[in-house]
This record gives sequence, structure tokens and C-alpha cells, in this order.
Amino acid sequence: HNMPQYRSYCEIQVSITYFRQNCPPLGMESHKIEPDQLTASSMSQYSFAPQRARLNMQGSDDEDDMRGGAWCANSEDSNHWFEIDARKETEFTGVITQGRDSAIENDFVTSYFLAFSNDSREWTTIHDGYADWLFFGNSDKDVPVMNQLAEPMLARYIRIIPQSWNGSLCMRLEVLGCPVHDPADVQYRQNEVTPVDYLEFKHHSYSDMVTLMKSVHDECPNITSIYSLGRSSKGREIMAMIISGNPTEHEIGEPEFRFTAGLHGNEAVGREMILLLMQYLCKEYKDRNPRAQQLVEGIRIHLVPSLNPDGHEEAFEAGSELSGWTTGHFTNEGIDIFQNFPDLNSILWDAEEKGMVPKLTPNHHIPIPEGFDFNSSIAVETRAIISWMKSYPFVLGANFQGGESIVAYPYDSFRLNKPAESQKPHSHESLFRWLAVSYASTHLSMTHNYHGSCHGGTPAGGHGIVNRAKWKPVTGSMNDFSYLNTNCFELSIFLGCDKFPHQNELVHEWEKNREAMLIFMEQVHRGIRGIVKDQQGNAIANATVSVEGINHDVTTAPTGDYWRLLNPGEYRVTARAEGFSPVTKLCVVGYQSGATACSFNLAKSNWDRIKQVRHRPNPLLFKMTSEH
Ligand SMILES: *[C@@H]1O[C@H](CO)[C@@H](O)[C@H](O)[C@H]1NC(C)=O
Ligand SMILES: *[C@@H]1O[C@H](CO)[C@@H](O)[C@H](O)[C@H]1NC(C)=O
Ligand SMILES: *[C@@H]1O[C@H](CO)[C@@H](O)[C@H](O)[C@H]1NC(C)=O
Ligand SMILES: *[C@@H]1O[C@H](CO)[C@@H](O)[C@H](O)[C@H]1NC(C)=O
Ligand SMILES: CC(=O)N[C@H]1CO[C@H](CO)[C@@H](O)[C@@H]1O
Repeated sequence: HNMPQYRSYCEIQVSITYFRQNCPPLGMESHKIEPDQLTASSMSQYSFAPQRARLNMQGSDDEDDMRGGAWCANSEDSNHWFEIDARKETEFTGVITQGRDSAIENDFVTSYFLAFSNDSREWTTIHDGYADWLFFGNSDKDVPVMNQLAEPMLARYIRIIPQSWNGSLCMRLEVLGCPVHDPADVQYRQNEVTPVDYLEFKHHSYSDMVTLMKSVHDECPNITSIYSLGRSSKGREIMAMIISGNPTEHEIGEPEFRFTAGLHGNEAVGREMILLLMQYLCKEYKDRNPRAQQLVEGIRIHLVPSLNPDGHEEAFEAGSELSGWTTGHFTNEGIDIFQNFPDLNSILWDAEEKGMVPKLTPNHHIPIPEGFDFNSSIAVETRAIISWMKSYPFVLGANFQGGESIVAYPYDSFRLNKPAESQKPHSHESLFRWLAVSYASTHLSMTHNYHGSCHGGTPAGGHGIVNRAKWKPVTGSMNDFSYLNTNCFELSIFLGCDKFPHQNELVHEWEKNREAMLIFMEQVHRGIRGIVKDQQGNAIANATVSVEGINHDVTTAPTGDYWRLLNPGEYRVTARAEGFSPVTKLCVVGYQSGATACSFNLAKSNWDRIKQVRHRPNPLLFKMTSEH
């Protein structure tokens, strides 16, 4: 791969000033470009086929499930090219390349030519008048490198023609281009989404996000309240907004719900969806949209667009196209927040194996192990999130992530050495599946099967949902912690293959997610709810509510109220509290919306009454007992 004759032109390339802004990606990474639009001169083997060439494609070196982290050419060939059929006339403005994702190999393309065609037979190479223009590619396997064209090229097909490479010839790429629309194309115009004018479709920097939240609050002061979960390691406030009829207080009987995003700062779609949801709920509530009013008045909704604001700022500065797979993924201290929570699964599972659950070890609210307070591998952000999770009676929540298009439900941690007797699924498997389906099936594209999802290897079967432990197990996840230490059921919603899509995708993302977000929030009203009181009508805090047949209890809030998400059915429900006799009731959950009311009045237990009497200085009682 000799190329010295082109070297002298490199200075010219650098000095060119670009006369127009870049077009957005055509959708290699997002999968908008379909597999049959991609062809190549050859491939080294099937797992390195052309459709593995998508920017940020993740590979697997696992021998049983080999998935190439790039397209790789057959080394025995002498002519190499990679071709994309845009399917319509397109103004191409640039190319982004990346090497192969692999733990071992260092494969990347260091220089290439670009050629264009309208028919895939006659090709025009980018040329500077003397020779073909040599574009300089990558210098490592991970960092995406962008080359912009001096002038846009009008064509239907584009070819990348590698000239030199490191290791084997392997690459991933994205192409930037603007489709040229035929004005007579009626179908196109019908499919175009009309953006709603009051919504702000753009990526928000940290300060833009704060400004937007304040403006929503100014717009809807009586249903919103802004607060902070705490500070990030660089001192940024982790901002939250409550939207509810009476936002500053917990109303008895009203469930609390949360949407969070940005645990990984480069997964930017969820952040924008949450900011759009704030604007939407405020406006629709004011316009008296009955559904928005019901949501706002019936739920205390907490919205946290950015749990890792430092990470987002880093990715935001790199930009939507070049932020890469991990830029801003971690906190400033290098921690992945999602899997930074105390591992309570092992504690519960060990106790289960010893037959200690629930008699000796409870099946809920497993305490955080000692040593946590002084453990330096826990991020300040994680600590802020944990204390937040514990300070509101949350019932249901979801965290938005990216890089896949799927809803993942717990357990997230994989259980080793499962005793045969407990091979039965998670006690809440069917409910978690329901919650996952409610989002995935309402989302406009999550149940489409991208030939095994974004990177291949997702056992989703096209339903858009997956059990995390069976897919990509992690220990110490936010979802497992939430389930085992609090009352809140938490899922992860992965919003798409492209973690940080171009700004002009946000309007489509909003269309895809809006209804799913509303439906998911409405699921907080599924099941039973009620108040546990004593016979004088005082609320009992921290009472336990158990459902027969489900090995996981919930507890009442300080105001005595509880919520128990359940699928339709008949349940024997028992309320217990220290010092009171337990009460069991039959509670029926129907198919209609709205939780079934199922409240309890507990009487002091006999034992407790005896204790009270004993502690009273009653001379008669002393006399009686001493006589026996
Ligand atoms: C493709 O066709 C258009 C006219 O429709 C022309 O302007 C353009 O130069 C052609 N592109 C190539 C690469 O031949
Ligand atoms: C909030 O203010 C609007 C008027 O802007 C009013 O219609 C609505 O009833 C108020 N809601 C609450 C919960 O006070
Ligand atoms: C500190 O936290 C990390 C991450 O959760 C965990 O792996 C480690 O065991 C903890 N160390 C101690 C001493 O508890
Ligand atoms: C709640 O009750 C359990 C026993 O059922 C007890 O261990 C725990 O400390 C109580 N928590 C609070 C906050 O009172
Ligand atoms: C074969 C070859 O040239 N390999 C090099 C590719 O690049 C890495 C660094 O990114 C070198 O360490 C390899 O030696």
C-alpha cells in the first residue's frame, strides 16, 4: 500500500475552508441504512460481513457467538472497496471512519479514496486536478475520524476505497449526506413529521438544560418544582423536576414515579426525551388535555434528565457524531454509575440457599452492607442517587440508556449455582415483562427486529424486551438495587443504536417515544394500593404488605400508604407491623385501569397489649402476677 505520491497534497486538504455545514449521518449507526444497502469487494468471513461496518458496532470475540466488530476484507484480494447505496440522489458531505472493535486486534484503515456514482458502474473519484484525493483515516481502532468533502457530491452510491491499513483491513463507518427530495414525491411529504412548535428539538448543554427547566417552571409554576439530588464530582447539580398537582408534597395515596436518563453521559436521547416530556406535560396540562391532567394530578412525576452531568458535558463537547462509544460514558472519576450500586443479590441469594428467607432474612429492603459509607469505589453521583431513591416512596421508574433498542428488566445480575429448587423464575418476572412490553410495544420501532438488534446477539426475538441477566449480566445495577432495597420497580429502556444521534433525529425520537412514555407512567396505577392504619386511624409507617405466592414484600411510606404493582388476578394480601396482629384480605385486580383500593386496619396484638400493661405501674397487676 504505497502512497507517497499523494503526500504533498495533504497541506491543501487542511487549508480548505468548508462552505457549508455538514449534512447529518445517513444512518449506518442508527440502522436507518438497511443491510441490503451495503456491499463490499469481499469479506474475510461471514461474521465480518458488510453490515458489521456500522459506526460503533460492538463485536464479540466469543468463539461460540463470534460477531465481528467491523467489516473486514479478504486479505487475498488486491482491490478493496466498501459501497453504500443511498437509494436516492444524495448530497454527500463527509465520511467518518473507525477501526475494528476487538479486545485483541489493532485493525484500522489509515487512508482511503472516495468515489461516487449514480448507477454503481461508472465512478467518479474525488480528485484534486492532479491525482485522486487521499483521505487520511484512523490512527487507532476506537476513535472516529471525520473527513469532510470540500464540496458536496451529488450521487446515489458512495465507495470507500482503502489504500493503507494497520493490521488487517477492517473498518466501521458512517456517511454524512442530505437526501435530495423530489418535490413531486408526495409520499415523502406525507411521512414527514411536523415538529410541534412549542417543543425545543436540540441537544442541550448543561446550562441550556438548566435554563429550559427553569422556563418550564416559569410556564407552569403551580404543577412543577425543581430540586437537586446532589452534586456531581465536578460540582454540577443533578437537577430534577417534579410535575404534579401539588408538586412540593407527597399526597397520601398518590404514587411517585421517576424517569431518569444520562447515567452514561454519552447516551443523550433519554435526556432530550425527558426535557421534551417536561415541556409537553406543562403545555398539555395548561391546554386542559384530559390525559395530561390525569397524569399530572394522579401521579407525582420526578424527571431527572442527567444523572451524570460531567459525562454528558464531555460527550456534548465531542459532538453527536464524534463522541464515540465511551466518551462521557463514565463519571469524571471513571465509574459506570449503572453498575456501581451495592450488590444485594448475592446477600439475598446466599440467604435463600441457606433457607433463611423470609423468616430470618427479609425478601425486601435488604440492608446495604457495612463499609459502604467509606468505600471509595462508590461514585458521589451513585451516593446521591441512592439517598434520593430512599427519600421518596417511588413505586415505578425507568432509566433511559442507549446503544440498543430494547427494554431490559431485572434481575440484571446472573445467579450462579442456582439450587434446583429455586430455578423458578423471578417472583415478579411476569409483572416485569408486562411493564417492559408496555413500553416496547408502544414505541414505534422497538419491536422491529434489526436482524438481531443493533449489534447482534440480543435474545429479544423481536419483542423488544429482554431479561438483563440473560443478555448482558451486571452486578450492582441500579435496577437490582432498587428492587431489593426499596419498593420501586425499575427497568432500563435502551432508546436506539445511535447513542448520540444528530439533532435532527430528535423530532423522530420524540414521535417514537412520546406515547410509550405516557403509557409507561400510567402503569403505576396497576395493581393494589391502600393505607395501613391502626384502630385509632393513625397511619402505620414501615408496615409490610405481602402477597401470597410472591416472595417479595413492599412496605408502607411514612404516611402509611403503599402501592403494590400486580397483574390482573385475585390475591391474598397480608399487612403486618411490629406490635400489631396481621390482617389478611382478598384483593382483586381487574383489567380496567386504576389500582384496586385495599386498605388495612390493624389491631394491637395481644402480646403487645400485655407488654404495655406490664410496663404500666399497676399495683394490682403486680399483686396478681406475684400470686401466681
Ligand atoms: C449524478 O447525477 C446528477 C444529475 O442527476 C449529477 O449532477 C451528478 O454529477 C451525478 N453524479 C455522479 C457521481 O456522476
Ligand atoms: C394551576 O394553574 C392553572 C392556571 O394556570 C389552573 O388552571 C390549575 O387549576 C392550577 N392547578 C393547581 C393544581 O393548582
Ligand atoms: C466497594 O464497592 C465496590 C463496588 O460496589 C465493591 O466491588 C467492593 O467489594 C466494595 N468494597 C468493600 C470493602 O465493601
Ligand atoms: C422497618 O421495619 C423493619 C422490621 O420490619 C425494621 O428492621 C426497620 O428498621 C424499620 N425501618 C424503619 C425506617 O423504621
Ligand atoms: C501490524 C501493525 O502495524 N500493528 C500495529 C497497529 O497499531 C498498533 C497501535 O495502535 C500497534 O501497536 C501495532 O503494532
